[in-house]
Amino acid sequence: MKKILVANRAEIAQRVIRSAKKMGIKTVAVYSDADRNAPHVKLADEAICLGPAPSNQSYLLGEKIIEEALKLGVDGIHPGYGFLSENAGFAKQVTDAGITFIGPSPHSIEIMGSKLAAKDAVKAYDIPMVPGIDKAITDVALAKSIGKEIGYPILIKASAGGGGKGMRVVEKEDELESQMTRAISEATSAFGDGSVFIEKYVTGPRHIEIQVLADNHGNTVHLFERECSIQRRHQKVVEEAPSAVLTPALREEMGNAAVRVAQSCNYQGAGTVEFLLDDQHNFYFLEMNTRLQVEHPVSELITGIDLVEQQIKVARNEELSFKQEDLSIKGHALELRVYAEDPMNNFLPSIGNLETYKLPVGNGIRVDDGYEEGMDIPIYYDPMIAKLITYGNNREEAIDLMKKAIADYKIKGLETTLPFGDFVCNHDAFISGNFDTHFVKNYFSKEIFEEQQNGGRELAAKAALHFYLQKKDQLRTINNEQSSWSSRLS
Ligand code: MV4
Repeated sequence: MKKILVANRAEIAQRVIRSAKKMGIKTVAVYSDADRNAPHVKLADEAICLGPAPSNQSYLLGEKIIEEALKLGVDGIHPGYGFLSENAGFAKQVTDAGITFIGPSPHSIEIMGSKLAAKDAVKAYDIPMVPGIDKAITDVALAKSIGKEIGYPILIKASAGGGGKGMRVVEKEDELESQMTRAISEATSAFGDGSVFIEKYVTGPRHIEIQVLADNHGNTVHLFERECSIQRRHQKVVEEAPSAVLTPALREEMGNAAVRVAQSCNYQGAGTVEFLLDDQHNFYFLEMNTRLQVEHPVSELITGIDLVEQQIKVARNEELSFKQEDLSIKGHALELRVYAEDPMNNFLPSIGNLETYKLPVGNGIRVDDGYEEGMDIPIYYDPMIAKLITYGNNREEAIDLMKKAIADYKIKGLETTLPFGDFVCNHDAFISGNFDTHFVKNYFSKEIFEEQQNGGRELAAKAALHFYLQKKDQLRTINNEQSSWSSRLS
């Protein structure tokens, strides 16, 4: 592979170009009118304008990208994340054009793009799944009998869904019919596929995902876990590796399960297997993401492996140069997604200009970003400005470094999630490691945040009250769950 086109923008485009350069591979950037002066364009050896700012007139134009790639003698296309990265049709068109798609096969993408197809594929691979059904369901009577069997609350999910779209919690039977109707119509309009299925609703889960890597010679390894529970509205904000709660035995068990999920669809390249982990430390397979993920750097830091380099090597048909037993975890890494969003204003996008933009520097601090001082953050794309990543000998060190790095990261001209990251790093639940996917909902409010920002003395009392009220609520939920779902406790 001599020349790679990166079909993406901003930080991930720069990230991919950096590894390609390191490997002596030429690079081609693509850009929209809004990104003409973006750093990823300057970093690449060549650059192609795709069209106007909106994604569907630029970064989503698969055929145009392939056409330009052919003109420039490109022999590999890296899709990054988002945009065309999980589009099986695009992967196939790239391959058909005689260019290597740096990612898994269209077949793997297609199977894992459907939750029902994924459940079907892993069936013979001994993968723990949430109690429920693995077929699309439209019959309300059947749904009610399933609800009786697994116990409420249940969750209706769209097969084609992502990011929580088309998901409905049903607390009791008399809500089932209306919620099912809504889920089906939501899924139909959002994905053009109204297939929904039912699972037991896991009330306070952690979101743990396992990084996997597979070559084209039958070798599949995992690179341990990432803890991704700190999220809001299905958008992750803080990730870390390793998780504060996995024991070595559970880590190995989940890692092996993730490898089997990858094998179930003949996976090639870098991928991520998502699991829920409940409060009893049972884990359940959710889905597989067939791309390089935003939060891949934390896995790179704790394993010392450059995941983009590995993706390229696998795409070149090379065999992995390490086995599972060669891999181990060293140290602890944290990532904060720095979004142009205002935590004081319900995380609404905060558009504007990076009037001041100064990076923190130092040992154990890594910033993967896509902008420079003076640039506008375009409104057309994901509002992530940067990923602030810290690495220490242990979790405490990584957290301390993160606080320091946040303080040293100077952004003026718009609001960002940097202060929210500081809130998380100073929160007892986060520090103790005892938190789940409801962290933001349970502990974060504008008022508490405001007090903290102002250094107010009422903070402790207010936080304690908020905490107590939330806990009271959770206790009630747990009690309900125990009475209605005895099978899980046995
Ligand atoms: C669940 C769940 C609880 N029980 N499934 C959300 C997105 C989709 N990928 C799966 N999701 C969930 N599935 C069962 N049976 C809770 C979630 C969920 C969640 C999962 C991971 C990270 C954040 C989340 C936030 C809310 C709900």
